[in-house]
Amino acid sequence: MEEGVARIGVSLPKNLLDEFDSIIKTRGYSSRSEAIRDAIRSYIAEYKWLEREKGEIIGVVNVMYDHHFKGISDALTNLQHNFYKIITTTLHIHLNEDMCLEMILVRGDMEEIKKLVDKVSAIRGVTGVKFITAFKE
Ligand code: NI
Repeated sequence: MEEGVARIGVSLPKNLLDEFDSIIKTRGYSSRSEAIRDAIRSYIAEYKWLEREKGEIIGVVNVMYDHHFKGISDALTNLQHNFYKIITTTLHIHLNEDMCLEMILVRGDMEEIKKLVDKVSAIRGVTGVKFITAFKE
């Protein structure tokens, strides 16, 4: 053992433990301790990630819209030029005859990315916006 092991005792509601055990069984954990270690690691990673709201983030802004909507293509292009410093690239997928999905890959300060998400959401004709962050250590 490199860092030593501490033993802890934890009290849990029975139904919470049952649910946890059922999940770890499905996921194939060999022991409950191993699963709890992983759960604690994810909890810490998630917390650190949220704390980093002002730091550099890599992610994708997914934008859904009907390309027939008057002026929408220009509005999206103009907005993306205004944010060229944080936009790495954009993928455009023609979903069907009407709908488009634009996947805007972003890398930059979280505050700037939030501004982009807000502005893209405000464009008339945009029917859905979803921002997904990618992990970066
Ligand atoms: Ni399209």
